[in-house]
Amino acid sequence: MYTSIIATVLAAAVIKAAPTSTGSIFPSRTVPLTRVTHSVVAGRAGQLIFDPQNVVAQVGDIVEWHFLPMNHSVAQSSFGSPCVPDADVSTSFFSGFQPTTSGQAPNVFQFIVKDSNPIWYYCAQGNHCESGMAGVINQNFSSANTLDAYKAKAKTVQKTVIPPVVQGGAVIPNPNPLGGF
Ligand SMILES: *[C@@H]1O[C@H](CO)[C@@H](O)[C@H](O)[C@H]1NC(C)=O
Ligand SMILES: *[C@@H]1O[C@H](CO)[C@@H](O)[C@H](O)[C@H]1NC(C)=O
Ligand SMILES: [Cu+2]
Repeated sequence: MYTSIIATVLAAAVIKAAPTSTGSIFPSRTVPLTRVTHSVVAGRAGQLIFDPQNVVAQVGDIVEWHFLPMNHSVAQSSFGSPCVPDADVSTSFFSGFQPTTSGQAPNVFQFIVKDSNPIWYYCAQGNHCESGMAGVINQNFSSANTLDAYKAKAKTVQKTVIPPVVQGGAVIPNPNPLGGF
């Protein structure tokens, strides 16, 4: 009895594993990549903005932030609390600060979109978030939770909070340092 249950589980595992040899054994924590990358530029033309600040992405797409002068970052927040790390700090992303005095910073930050829920984020430098340096992935365009509403609330924030750890994505060498951003 016991043996046959184990045999059944093993058989199922083998059948499932065979066609997805490069897949993960943690399907709930990973998604198949679409190979689509959305580039976002932080601080274009010396302004405290993300460009584009509104990205529509599929699950499995990558969002890749490129950092211009002087010293920006991306940090995930909830819609309701702009400029503050998401309450679920363990699952929210932070790129760390990516300073550069000219051109692009040597590293970019890559984040894999894992579901279709809106993802709100801000720059954790100084008062950049209060000044409007915020963006969203997959805003719900039928909802009152707009980026403009996020930014309006951000203006009232007393102090932007820097997340404690770099996580939730990959800091990697800039694959396109002369991209003309
Ligand atoms: C970038 O900003 C962070 C946070 O304000 C600061 O700790 C760091 O020293 C800055 N780096 C440079 C090179 O200015
Ligand atoms: C978008 O927002 C509307 C209005 O709040 C809501 O009814 C709808 O369920 C939302 N759509 C998604 C995909 O969350
Ligand atoms: Cu900034």
